[in-house]
Amino acid sequence: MTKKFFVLLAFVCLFSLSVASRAGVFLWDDFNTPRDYLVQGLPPWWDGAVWRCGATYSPDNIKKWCANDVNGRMYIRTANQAWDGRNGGMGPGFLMYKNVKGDFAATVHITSFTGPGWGFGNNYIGYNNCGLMARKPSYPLGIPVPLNCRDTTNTKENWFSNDYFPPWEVNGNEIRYCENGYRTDIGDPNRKNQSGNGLSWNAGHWLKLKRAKDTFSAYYSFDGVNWATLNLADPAMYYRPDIKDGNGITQVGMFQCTYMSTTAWAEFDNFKIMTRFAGQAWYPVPEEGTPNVDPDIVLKWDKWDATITSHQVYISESFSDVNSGTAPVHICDTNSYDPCGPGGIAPLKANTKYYWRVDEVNSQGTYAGDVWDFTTGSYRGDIDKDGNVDFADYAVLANNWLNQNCIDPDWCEGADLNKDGKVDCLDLEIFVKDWLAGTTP
Ligand SMILES: [Ca+2]
Ligand SMILES: [Ca+2]
Ligand SMILES: [Ca+2]
Repeated sequence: MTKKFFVLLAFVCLFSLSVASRAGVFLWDDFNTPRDYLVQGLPPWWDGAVWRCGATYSPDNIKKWCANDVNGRMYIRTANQAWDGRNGGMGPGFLMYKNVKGDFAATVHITSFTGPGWGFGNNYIGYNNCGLMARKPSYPLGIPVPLNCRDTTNTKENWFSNDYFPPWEVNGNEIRYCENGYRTDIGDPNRKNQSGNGLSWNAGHWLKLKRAKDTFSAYYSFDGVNWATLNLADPAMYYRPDIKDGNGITQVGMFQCTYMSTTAWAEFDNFKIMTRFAGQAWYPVPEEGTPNVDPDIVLKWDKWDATITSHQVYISESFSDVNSGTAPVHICDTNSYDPCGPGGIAPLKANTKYYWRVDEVNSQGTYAGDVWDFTTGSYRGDIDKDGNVDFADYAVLANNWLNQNCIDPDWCEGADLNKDGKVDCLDLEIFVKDWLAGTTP
């Protein structure tokens, strides 16, 4: 099954089931199917796009702003566009969005910015900005796709964004937001809400934007796996119940803009939205579908809220056993589960696909979670990669004991398990943890 098909399937399923159905991966676009967005319009799994239309823009100009996917990535380029609600002559735009109801988490990978060669780009444009945005729809829904332009009479923008904005050294990864047309990060005379991490061109290329019960949060990552939180100077600004229309719909998607007259662009890949229903666990670690997971993994997730008192964890190699809840259940009072710890299914097998699910429990009831999956890799202690950890592996470790200068890809015959350049107690500790894993008891 191709990923694209999976996206369609997930989309169809979500809308063909009742409200009580499970949430999960709402949209996952890898942009690997070539498409001319100007000719073919948006694919049906996107709901629309926003940019400013106006008398000063000819069809040729519009081309400048539009999006085409190139080399399996989404390429978005604009000129004379801005999200500054008070600068109505230029915005708002550009946003390509999906209509989302309820809690969500969106992630994306910024794969190019302005162009290759200078930092993360050349043809340096200081005001190129891009990232993830959640926006209150400001015009009637149902305007035909592919691409909506809108008039400039309504400048009361309401949005919350996670920006990749490296050109200014105080920025990097940054939260921005707009309230009733007022972009607070530049509107405050003290700039107290300027909220970049200051990493500039070292900023993380992976972005995540999340809403839980009208509270937004933003994250950045250098590898798409480990995430750091972006913080606002004024935490009250995280709470934005206004960023949805009367039907509870929020536009969530990828934005890019520059207000310069010279075009600037960004490339995006693997845009993904997860959703959940009230009470559900989410944010599984490892993430849905992660390959090559250490069999020693401690599973984690985010709980719905503080009312959740316990968690029922199902884990099995059988999807149906997890889905039906017939797999053995493990009760956890914190939102993590060590499959190899007390009550666990120790140890997880190497190179095996596991399904798991967390049902959240509070005084109101039990909330069934989605079925997630991941696939384990080798045991870290399996130095000779024969599927188990035994004396043969120990012999390699002993043979390289206290060796220095272990380098990629050999890593001292693999004995440098933590790949820090030497074989020492840290490696022994990992090895001991896996001792006899994969062997027949
Ligand atoms: Ca791709
Ligand atoms: Ca082995
Ligand atoms: Ca080591």
